[in-house]
Amino acid sequence: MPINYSDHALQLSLKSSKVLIVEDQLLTLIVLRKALSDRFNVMTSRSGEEAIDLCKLDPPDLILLDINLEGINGIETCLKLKNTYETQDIPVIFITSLESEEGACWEAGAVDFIKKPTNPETLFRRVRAHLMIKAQHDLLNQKVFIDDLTQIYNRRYFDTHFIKIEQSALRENADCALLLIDIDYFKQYNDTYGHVQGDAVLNLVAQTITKSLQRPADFVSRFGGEEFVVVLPHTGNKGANCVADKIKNNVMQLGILHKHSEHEFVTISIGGATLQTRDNSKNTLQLADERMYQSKFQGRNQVSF
Ligand code: GH3
Ligand code: MG
Ligand code: MG
Ligand code: MG
Ligand code: MG
Repeated sequence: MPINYSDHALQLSLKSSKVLIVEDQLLTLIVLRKALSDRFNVMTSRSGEEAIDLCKLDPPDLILLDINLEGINGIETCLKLKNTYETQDIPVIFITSLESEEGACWEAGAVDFIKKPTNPETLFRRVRAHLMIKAQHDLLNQKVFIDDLTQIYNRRYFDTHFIKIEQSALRENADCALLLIDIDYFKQYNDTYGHVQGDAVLNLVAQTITKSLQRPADFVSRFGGEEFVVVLPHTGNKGANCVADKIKNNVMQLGILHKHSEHEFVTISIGGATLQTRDNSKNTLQLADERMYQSKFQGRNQVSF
């Protein structure tokens, strides 16, 4: 479906777009900010290191990046952003007087290159054009990656993004945990209370899992019918166990009656695995799946790691 540029939602999202300017020279920073701050939400940073931290904490929609900076330079900053899962999709425009570095900027993953000194109107229009592309991209992602029934991410999102998260974690030698969640006796639930009620329970469980996650990088996808998968970046066994227990307890505490369950209410079984503790023969998902069945086998309404 073609997306209309005059679409109200798109216009609104442009107005609230966040642009991060990374510039060490105060005077230049003031000029750049002046050109953009009436039209967008402008954030500023004086160094590459600070910009990276800021991007992880409060990701902007676009970055205007200087090359000559104290500490790591703009090109190194861009490479770091592009190699990190949470920040790799943020478009970067280089803004510099160093024309000789143009090739290096493209190679680092820039979407545009603007020479200093810059005409403020040109700067505004170039930034707006890239923000529009970003807004379209976000809107399209929303349609492709969201499950209709529960409004959480779908299987396609998990399949596409978990690979990237895994690669990023392996590169950084960081941990990452996976939880596979399956609703207990759900066929009997449908057979007893009807599919409409079953759908409502799926929805409620999806929202409960979502609310149980605390870090911005954590996410849940609907993996299949009554199964969900939770991804917890930078989380090891201990942390993942805590999250899994919290999710299991929160679902039980919804208090949804299920007369064919020995637990009396709707419950879930969870299997967990982490990148660092998996063995070579099985991947993280296969391990989590095995452990989920272990939870079923041991009586359901429990977590296995
Ligand atoms: P177990 O405790 O071993 O997981 O038993 P179970 O009955 O939950 O497992 P089974 O795999 O036999 O059945 C899963 C059921 O989930 C079958 C299907 O009716 C139900 N289901 C799958 N997708 C949907 C859905 O979108 N809506 C509803 N209402 N039910 C669904
Ligand atoms: Mg500079
Ligand atoms: Mg199942
Ligand atoms: Mg089930
Ligand atoms: Mg089953």
